[in-house]
Amino acid sequence: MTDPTAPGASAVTGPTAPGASAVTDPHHPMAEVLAGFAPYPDEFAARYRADGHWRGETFGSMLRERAAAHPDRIAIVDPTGGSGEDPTRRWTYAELDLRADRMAAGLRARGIRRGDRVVVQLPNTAEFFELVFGLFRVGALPVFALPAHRYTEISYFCAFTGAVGYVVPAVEGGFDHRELASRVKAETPSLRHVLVVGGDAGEHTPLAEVPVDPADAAGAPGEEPQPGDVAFLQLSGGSTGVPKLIPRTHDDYIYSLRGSVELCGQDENSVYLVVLPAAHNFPLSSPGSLGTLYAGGRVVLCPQPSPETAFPLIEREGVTITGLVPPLALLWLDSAERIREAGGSAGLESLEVLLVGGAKFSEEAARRVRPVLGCTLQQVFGMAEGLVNYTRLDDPEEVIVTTQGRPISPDDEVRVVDDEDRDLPDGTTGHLLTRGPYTIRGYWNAPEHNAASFTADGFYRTGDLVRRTGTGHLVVEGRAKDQINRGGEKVAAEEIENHLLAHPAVHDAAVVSMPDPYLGERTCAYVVLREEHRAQPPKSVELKRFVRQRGLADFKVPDRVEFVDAFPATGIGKVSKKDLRAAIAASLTSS
Ligand code: OOB
Repeated sequence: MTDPTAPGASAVTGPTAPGASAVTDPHHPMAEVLAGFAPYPDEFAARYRADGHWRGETFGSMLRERAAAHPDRIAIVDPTGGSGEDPTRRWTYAELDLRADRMAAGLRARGIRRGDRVVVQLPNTAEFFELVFGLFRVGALPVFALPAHRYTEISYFCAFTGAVGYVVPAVEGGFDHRELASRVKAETPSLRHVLVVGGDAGEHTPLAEVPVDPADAAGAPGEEPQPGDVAFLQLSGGSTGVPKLIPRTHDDYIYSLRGSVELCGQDENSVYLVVLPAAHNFPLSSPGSLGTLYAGGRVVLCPQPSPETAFPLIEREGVTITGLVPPLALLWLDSAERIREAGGSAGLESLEVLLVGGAKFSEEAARRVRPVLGCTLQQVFGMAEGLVNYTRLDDPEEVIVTTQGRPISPDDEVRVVDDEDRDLPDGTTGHLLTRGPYTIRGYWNAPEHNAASFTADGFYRTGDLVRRTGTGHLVVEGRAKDQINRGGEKVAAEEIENHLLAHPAVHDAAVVSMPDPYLGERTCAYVVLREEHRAQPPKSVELKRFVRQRGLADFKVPDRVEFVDAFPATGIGKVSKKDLRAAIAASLTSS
């Protein structure tokens, strides 16, 4: 075990060092990462350690310990990619540990070092874990892209992080990632390695060729990653022109895992099904795959989120817990109901807990979970920046179906404030601000944005509007940030507006949410055309196609385009998005 008095006591972020600014050596392996990192102030870090929240673990050491404690237990089940009659791959803890070591040695042999960034864009496959734990062991930082991301997002992540590597599937959902990788590599000087999972790697390197026996690997293994190091970069849902990157440390993230495991009732008998994209913070850590591995349980990877794929997998693998966004929960509820009405069984008997989060789950749907799926609903209101709230498994049913839970940690500081940052009493809706042992103190390399997104004393401005009940549970009432939550997939209005503005016929654009019975919200782009294009306006589909062709994730393409002569204005002359939202909502109900 690591000495608990010394966790994170590297030359870089240790309790004796005055924060990250202590790194004066530009050749220190973490220097580039730390240059953009807002550390936890020393007095907070010391307290989080003293309270036993940060225990000096790293992801590498965590897997090592689990593998030593129960080598033969199954860690990862991937129903694809195996050989012979049964395509299912099952890796024990010992095998995952060994694979992570071999991957780490191979990555090092190819020159990937502690502090390097590697953009990871993989579907739900076993290789995701082999790679990510390999990177953790090297101390290189995965940058967690989503499978839906395309040229615009990927090229930005690679350039902004100075990534040395980009890891992709050959083809996924009909999209050839190798072509995208070739283009991004040609344009990004830092990008030296494109590694491909499954299929023909083309001009790139198959990931399967990377692992080597650590004993054969030339050169020193390099300095071990430290618990206080940034372990990876997550993506923010964002409300600005470009997505922000979220630096999470081993210490802080593992604390959130431990808390989640406890609150979700996980232990070594838990079987977690990864339905959502594995790299997203929710299926990764709430309690997700990493929480499950922390608990010594079993992670089952679901290649498709549909009931047709997931239900048989749940039955076959004895899945006990999973997490869904609200639209998928609705789909599963409807499907299970239909199966039952037809006299069949959905085969969900093993399922004990269903987590639903990422977007507001309606009370009406929440009430159906227990009777229809036969399991306990656990609402989760979390964010990649940190704070995660859960309803407790033993909360009264009314609390479970009407609130989005309460924070993991007694040291999560939650404030509900008015527009002037004055605290509001319980029961009143206001802005949610938070600070705590697993909430970042700043986005990576974004000083200007940080000044707006964090208070001077380090509270993160979540952009969410919430109300706190007498029991300390939070109810999400809305959003102040300029973002559309499309069933859990976040769309930053400004990002899409910028793409629309690039169209020659567009004079101005305002993207707002419109209500949708399935996704909760969809995107509506209001567009003012340039004078000379008004007589022959472009069609909506043309503008949608234009945005798509700029290489954006599909979920960001506006669902609807409305042409107007001018935007409604607020008192001080800004575009009134409130009026635009009301207008589109009214026209939807009247049509
Ligand atoms: C999760 O993380 P992100 O980073 O994709 O999005 C965070 C935002 C929150 O600020 C909030 O606006 C919204 O997503 N949100 C919810 C919600 N859960 C997240 N809004 C209403 N009700 C909920 N239950 O989405 C995320 C991260 C970890 C666990 C779960 C979700």
